[in-house]
Amino acid sequence: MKTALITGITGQDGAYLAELLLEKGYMVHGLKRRSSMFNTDRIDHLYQDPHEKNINLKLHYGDLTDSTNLIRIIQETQPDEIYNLAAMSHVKVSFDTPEYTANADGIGTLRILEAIRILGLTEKTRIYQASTSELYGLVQAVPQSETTPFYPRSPYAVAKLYAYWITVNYREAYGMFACNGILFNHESPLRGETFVTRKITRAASRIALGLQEKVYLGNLDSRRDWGHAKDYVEAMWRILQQDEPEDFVIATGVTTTVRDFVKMAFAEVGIEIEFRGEGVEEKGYVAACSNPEYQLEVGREVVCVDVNYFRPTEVDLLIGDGTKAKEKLGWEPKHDLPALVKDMMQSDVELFKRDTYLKDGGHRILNYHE
Ligand code: NDP
Ligand code: GDR
Repeated sequence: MKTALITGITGQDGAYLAELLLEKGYMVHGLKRRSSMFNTDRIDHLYQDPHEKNINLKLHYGDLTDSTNLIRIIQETQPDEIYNLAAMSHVKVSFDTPEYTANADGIGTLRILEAIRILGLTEKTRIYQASTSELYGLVQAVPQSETTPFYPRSPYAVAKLYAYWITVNYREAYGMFACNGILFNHESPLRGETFVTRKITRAASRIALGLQEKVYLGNLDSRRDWGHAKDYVEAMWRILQQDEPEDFVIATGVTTTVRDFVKMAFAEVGIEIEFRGEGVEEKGYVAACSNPEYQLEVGREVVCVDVNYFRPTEVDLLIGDGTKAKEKLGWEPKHDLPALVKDMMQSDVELFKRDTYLKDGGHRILNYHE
C-alpha cells in the first residue's frame, strides 16, 4: 500500500485528490489547519473514525508556516508521495496579505522540500508542487506551454514563482523526484465561493430561485482556460507516476471570458442574459426567461460591475497548451466547459433550494457579497 500526504486536503483539489487516492488503495494522510469551526466539509464523506483500526484516511493538524510541525508529520507518516496543495490561493486577497502569502505559498514549499532532505527521504518521497498558470501573468505568448516565459502579476503569483523554482532547484541539486504541475484554472461544485465561476453559479441559482437580487462582478473581459477539478487531480497523480520527474502544463486549450461564463451559467436555468454598456457601466439584463419555474421579468438588471473586484494588476488571457501532458501522461480533460457549467449549476440549484424552504419559513437569508 502506498502512502500519500496531502497538504490542503480540506480545499477543492485536496478533496478530489483524497477521493482518487483512496480509490486507488492508498493510505492517505492530510494536513488540516486548526480552525475555530469545523473546516472539513469537503471531505466529510470520506471521514473515518480515528478510534477504529485499519483506517486509510488520517488528518493531522498542521500549517505550511510551521517547519517543525511539517518535519514531525513527514517523519511520522513516511510518505511515498507528497502533494503540496496548501496555499493562500486567492489572487485578489494576496494583494491584501502579501507577506503571509509569500510565507505560506513560497517558503511553505521550501519547508516541505527541506523536511524531506533533513529526514533523509530524498530517494523515497516524490513531491508534487501545485504550480499555476498565474505564473504566466502578463501575456508573453499564447497558448502558454512549459517553455513560455513567466511574468507574475500578483503577490500570489510571485510567491508561486519562488515555489516553482525551488522545486526545480531541489530536483536538480539533490536528485529529488519533485515536479511542478502548472495547472490552469479548474473549478467544480466544490470550488471556493469567492472564485469567479462559483460566485457566478451561486448567484445564477440564487437569482433564479428568488433568493438574491443581483451579482456584482469585477473584470468581465478577462479570459480563462477553465477545466474540471476532478480531471485535474488525475493529472497530478499521473505526474508522480512517471519514470522521470518533469513539469507539466495541465489545461483544456479553450479560453472564455467571464462575461460568457455568466451567460452560460444563467442559460442552465433557462435565463438569457444580454450585456449592455461600457466598462464599469456595463450591466447584464434578463433578455428572456424560458423556464416557467422561475419568474424573472425581462429587462431586469441582474449583473453589475463593481470596481472593488478589480485587481491592481490583472492577468488578461490564459490559454494552455497541454500537448506534453497528452503525449507523456496520456492525460486529456474529460469535461469541457459546458459540462463543467452544467455540473456546477445543478449542484448549486439543488443546494439553494434548501434556502427557499428556510425563506418560506420566515428565516433571514443572507446576501453575502464577496
Ligand atoms: P483551495 O483554496 O480550495 O484550498 C487551499 C487549501 O490550502 C485549503 O485546504 C486550506 O485550508 C489550505 N491552506 C491554506 N493556507 C494554509 C497554510 N498556511 N497551511 C496549511 N494549509 C493551508 O485551493 P484549490 O484546492 O483550488 O487549489 C489547490 C492548490 O492548487 C493551491 O495551492 C492553489 O494555489 C493551486 N492552484 C489552483 C488552481 C485552481 O484553479 N483551483 C490552479 C492552479 C493552481 P483551509 O480549508 O483551512 O482554508
Ligand atoms: P484566478 O481566479 O484569479 O484566475 O485564480 P478567480 O476566479 O478569482 O478570477 C478569475 C478572473 O475573473 C475575474 N473576475 C473576478 N474574480 C473574482 N474572484 N471575483 C469577481 O467578482 C470577479 N469578477 C471578475 C478576475 O479578475 C480574474 O481575471 C485562480 C485561483 O484558483 C488560483 O489559486 C490559481 O492559481 C489560478 O486560478 C490558476
